[in-house]
Parts: sequence; structure tokens; C-alpha cells
Amino acid sequence: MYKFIFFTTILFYMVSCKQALGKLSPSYIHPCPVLTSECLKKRIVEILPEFSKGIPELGVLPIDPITSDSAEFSLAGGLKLHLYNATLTGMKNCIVDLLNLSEENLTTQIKMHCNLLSKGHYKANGRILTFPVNGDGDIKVKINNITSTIKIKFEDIVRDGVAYRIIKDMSFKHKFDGRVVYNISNIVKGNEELSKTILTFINENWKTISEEFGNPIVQRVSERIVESVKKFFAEVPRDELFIA
Ligand SMILES: *[C@@H]1O[C@H](CO)[C@@H](O)[C@H](O)[C@H]1NC(C)=O
Ligand SMILES: *[C@@H]1O[C@H](CO)[C@@H](O)[C@H](O)[C@H]1NC(C)=O
Ligand SMILES: *[C@@H]1O[C@H](CO)[C@@H](O)[C@H](O)[C@H]1NC(C)=O
Ligand SMILES: *[C@@H]1O[C@H](CO)[C@@H](O)[C@H](O)[C@H]1NC(C)=O
Ligand SMILES: CC(=O)N[C@H]1CO[C@H](CO)[C@@H](O)[C@@H]1O
Repeated sequence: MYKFIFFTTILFYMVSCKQALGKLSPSYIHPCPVLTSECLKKRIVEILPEFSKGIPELGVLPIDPITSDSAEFSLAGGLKLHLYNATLTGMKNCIVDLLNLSEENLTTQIKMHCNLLSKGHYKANGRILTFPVNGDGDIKVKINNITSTIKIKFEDIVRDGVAYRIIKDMSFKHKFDGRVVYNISNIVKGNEELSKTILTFINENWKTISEEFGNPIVQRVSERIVESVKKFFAEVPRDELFIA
């Protein structure tokens, strides 16, 4: 009996020690020996594919895919769009073009470009420019080369005696630099001919359409990405990410 208690105590001690000493961040994350723009850029490129899957043990939601069972948007010209079972993929393959670290390493500007694919079911009511629409069908949007400029302001804090470098502010600016291709079925319920005509019009005017209607959707997606990135920096101690 005493032996049993002795061993369980040792075992318990070993487990708690391992937890106390163990790294919180996944093994694919290594801090930069010297914090430079080059090293940070390299690290982001390295971790993006894994980070994109999410880190359940830290409560970090995936950013590739981003899924939504139901999302409503009020778009330009009073167009109401309701997306169901929507997915957005491609974030894990984004290319970092430039990373600029400044102000004693507490702000950074990142430029990247991505090819994204969004799919789902939709319902829409209202107008697309001059066309009245009343749609209920499938939607697929291929976004080639969307370029983003991301600005991040970090802040050093200490929580329960542990130093964290959290994100104080993160902003996105985007531009549709490549073609956006839409495939939308049943834009005018029950009228396949008119639906096809409107779809052709949408694809011929993809840039205007994407800017008119896409921005609130990109904004919503950006908020989800910010949430994941913020959560990551709030949970992983600074020493595991940066060499002070
Ligand atoms: C969304 O997916 C769920 C589960 O797969 C399904 O039951 C539901 O019918 C889907 N909704 C639409 C509008 O496609
Ligand atoms: C990097 O940031 C500094 C300071 O914010 C700025 O002056 C410089 O132009 C930036 N360089 C690039 C390549 O963006
Ligand atoms: C994407 O857009 C950027 C900025 O306009 C441009 O420099 C780059 O060549 C484009 N890349 C592709 C693959 O089209
Ligand atoms: C659009 O999607 C439908 C299936 O929903 C498919 O049959 C069709 O080939 C697609 N069109 C294009 C141009 O990709
Ligand atoms: C790349 C860069 O801006 N590095 C700077 C990080 O901050 C230290 C001091 O806080 C500077 O010496 C580096 O030049």
C-alpha cells in the first residue's frame, strides 16, 4: 500500500513537472536566434501550413479551412446574402512577399498574396447592380492572387508571472490583383436563362463586383484570422516565440 502511494506520488510529480517545464507551443515552432525581418518571414512561411490547421489544445481555430454553417451579409444596394455551409480554403499556401519589422520590433507589416477558393450554398435577395436577383443555389468563388497588407502592433505583458507578446492591434488591407471567377447557380430562382446571363455579367465585371460586394465578406474572414492569430499570441509565452 505504501509502495503504491509512493509510486503514484512520484508519477504525479513527474507528470506535473513535465507540464510545468513543457513547451506550450507545437513542436514546429522555433524562436529566431536573432529577431530580424528575414528570420520572422522564414518562420511564418514554415509555420503557416501547420498553424492553418488550428491548434485545438490552445483553442486556436483553423484558418484553412475557415468554415461557417450560416453567415448573413447586407451588401451594396440592399442585397441580402445568406451563406450556408460555406468553406474558404487556400490560406495555408499564402506567399509572404515582404515582412518589415520596426519600432524596436514591436510593429510589423506583412505583405502576402493568396489564391483562395470559397464554396457553399447561398440565398440572395435584392439587386446586383441593375439586375434584380432572387437566388437559391450553389456558389463557388475562385479568388486568384488577392494581396493583403497586414499591420500588427504587439504589446509585452506579464500574466501569472509569464511574459507574453500579445497582439494589441491587427489590421488588414486587401486588393483583388488577380481574376475572381464566380460560379453561381440559380441566381434567379427557376429561370436558368436569366441566371446564366447574370452570371456572365458578374464574371465580365468581376473586379467591380468583387469590390462592391466582396469587401464585407473579406472583412468577416479577416476578423476570423485575427481571432486565431491573437489567440495564438495570447496563449504561447513570448520566450517560445521570440528571443528577447
Ligand atoms: C448544411 O449542412 C448540413 C449538414 O451537412 C445539412 O444538414 C444542411 O442541409 C446543409 N444546409 C444547406 C443549406 O445546404
Ligand atoms: C519598413 O518600415 C519602415 C518604418 O516603418 C519604413 O520606413 C520602410 O519604408 C519600410 N520598408 C518597406 C520595404 O516597407
Ligand atoms: C499578384 O499581384 C501582385 C501585386 O499586384 C503582383 O506583383 C504579382 O505578380 C501577382 N502574382 C501573380 C501570380 O499573378
Ligand atoms: C459550375 O458549377 C457546376 C456545378 O455546380 C458545374 O457543373 C459547372 O461545370 C461549373 N462551371 C464552371 C464554369 O466551372
Ligand atoms: C529588424 C529590426 O528592426 N531589429 C531591431 C529590433 O529591436 C532592436 C532593439 O530593440 C534593434 O536593435 C534592432 O535593430
